[in-house]
Amino acid sequence: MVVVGDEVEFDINEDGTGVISEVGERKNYISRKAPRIKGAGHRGERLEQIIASNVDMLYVVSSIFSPQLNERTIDRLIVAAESSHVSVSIILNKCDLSDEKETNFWRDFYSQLGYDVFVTSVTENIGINEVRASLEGKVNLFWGSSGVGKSSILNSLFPELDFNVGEISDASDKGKHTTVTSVMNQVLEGTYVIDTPGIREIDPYGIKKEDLGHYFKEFEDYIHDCKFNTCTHQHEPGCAVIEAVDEEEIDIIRYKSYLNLLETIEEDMNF
Ligand SMILES: Nc1nc2c(ncn2[C@@H]2O[C@H](COP(=O)(O)OP(=O)(O)OP(=O)(O)O)[C@@H](O)[C@H]2O)c(=O)[nH]1
Ligand SMILES: [Mg+2]
Ligand SMILES: [Zn+2]
Repeated sequence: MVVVGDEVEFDINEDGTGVISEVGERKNYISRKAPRIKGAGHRGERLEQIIASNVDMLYVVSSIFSPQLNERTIDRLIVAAESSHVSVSIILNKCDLSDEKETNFWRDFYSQLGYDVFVTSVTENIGINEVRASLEGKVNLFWGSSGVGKSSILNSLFPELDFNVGEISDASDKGKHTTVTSVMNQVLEGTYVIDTPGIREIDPYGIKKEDLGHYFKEFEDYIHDCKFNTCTHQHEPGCAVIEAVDEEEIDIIRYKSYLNLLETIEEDMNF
């Protein structure tokens, strides 16, 4: 299957339609497990869904408020990128709606892990220029839940894109899945942006239990000190990661994200 970001060779027919004859080799790609089909329950294999290929930077976009920031979603998106060897930055949008304390908490939380964090507000034009500067010369993928402001940020940066922007449901505080297909646009010479539909769920694809810890950056310093090299940092004796959590060297919030993801991987292996 051809995905956004692929380099292809194609022929144009006389009637103006085209036929792709070759898809270039992918430098990398970002994927997840295809969403569950409604009514199919929890059974059945979930295939890999590729979101985009040849990506230089994934921008994990989250609002801080409306919809409420969900660090587990952010961490899952980070894992999807880390496991594909794609660089990640984080955009915390709608800072006009949240209080400063909370904004600063999450900004510091992710920057201490070593990620670039952009705090933005589209409505108040905060942080937008910083995002713009960091996009230059790259293929940039914007990914996150519905309603966080992916399309709004891109419109604000490049008004010619003129993407549809949706509302937030009063009842659920969630977006309404306004963007329905992923599109890549060249916005400056050598600079591309890919807007994507908001996700409902994000289960990274093809990650083994014993590898998951490697995609939590800050675990890396400890993993090699675990007693067993197949350690999943759950309850194994001599686990250096658990020890680091106990000593507050690894943040418990991230460790809980890790356990939550590990559980998802285990559940999927059980059918
Ligand atoms: N207050 C405030 N509202 C914002 C901000 N950015 C976006 N919004 C609003 O949030 C709503 C959703 O924005 P979208 O850009 O459609 O969100 P999206 O992430 O593209 O959503 P999907 O396409 O559904 O995935 C719109 O009503 C925007 O006006 C912001 O910085 N502050
Ligand atoms: Mg959108
Ligand atoms: Zn361990």
